[in-house]
Amino acid sequence: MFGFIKEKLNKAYQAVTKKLASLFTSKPIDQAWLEELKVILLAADTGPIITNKIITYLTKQMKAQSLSGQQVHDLLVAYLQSLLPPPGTEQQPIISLIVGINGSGKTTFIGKLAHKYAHDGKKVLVVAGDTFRAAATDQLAAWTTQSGTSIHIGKPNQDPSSVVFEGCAQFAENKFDHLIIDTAGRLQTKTHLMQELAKIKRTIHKRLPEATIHTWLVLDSMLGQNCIAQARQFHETTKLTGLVLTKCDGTGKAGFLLNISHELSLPIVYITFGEQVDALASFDSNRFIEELLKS
Ligand SMILES: Nc1nc2c(ncn2[C@@H]2O[C@H](COP(=O)(O)OP(=O)(O)O)[C@@H](O)[C@H]2O)c(=O)[nH]1
Ligand SMILES: [Mg+2]
Repeated sequence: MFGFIKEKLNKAYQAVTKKLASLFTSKPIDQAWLEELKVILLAADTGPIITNKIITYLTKQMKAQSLSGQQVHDLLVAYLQSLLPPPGTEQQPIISLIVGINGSGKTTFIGKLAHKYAHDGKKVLVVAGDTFRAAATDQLAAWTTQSGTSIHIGKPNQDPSSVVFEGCAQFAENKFDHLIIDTAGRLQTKTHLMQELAKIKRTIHKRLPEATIHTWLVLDSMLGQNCIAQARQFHETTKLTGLVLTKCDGTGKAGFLLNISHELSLPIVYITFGEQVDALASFDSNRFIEELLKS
């Protein structure tokens, strides 16, 4: 879905994006053209609601004035931009609470993020808040060893909130710049597990009332529209502040992000595109839209 990983995209998706690029040079720009655009957008997983919004908007613009393919393209790009809230500026010190379902890529993302912050000269503490599985802690510890960052580990099966409380204390005492908290994966439909997340968040607020707290939901791009229900539920319980999109090196289509980002007014903060430590990038909306529309 992004240029630098394009070669990994499957043929079907490449066909869709190529079709979209050629659409703007084809003529005439009329009702049949709009229908074709609609089919292509749906195939890019933008979902029916956002797709209809786009088509309604363009229809209105085309009725008001005669437009060239390039003008329609520019209107479409500007409209897509308006659907994506810009990420806020980061103030230090920063706490990032990372949440999401099992296997979405939370721990891997945290490993990369800690590495990035350390590379930027920041002092980083990671908290192993997934106390259910010893393997989860080992996985996180391997990442922090690689990046030379610090990790706080609780006891096996310790209440995650109490591990987070200890991590917050260490963070304050040792004047770290970043605190990144890993959490156990959970399905958004498991109420008690979702309440546990809300408790973790209350714990952070209580221990570090002055700090900026990010709550980022990690979404597996391969899951497409299924991510919308996840985002709604996590947002309801934990008041999310941003989204992280993982596995962009796969064949998932990113159009669904427009739905979530727009409906919940949440910025996409990072994308990941592989298992290597540097397969992480800040989200770039211009590039995202460009890649969504071009081959
Ligand atoms: N291809 C690819 N695999 C990833 C990416 N991020 C995570 N993974 C893999 O996805 C699996 C689950 O990741 P993990 O970080 O353990 O997920 P968690 O359960 O949310 O902590 C692991 O096998 C990761 O190596 C990515 O950006 N691209
Ligand atoms: Mg994990």
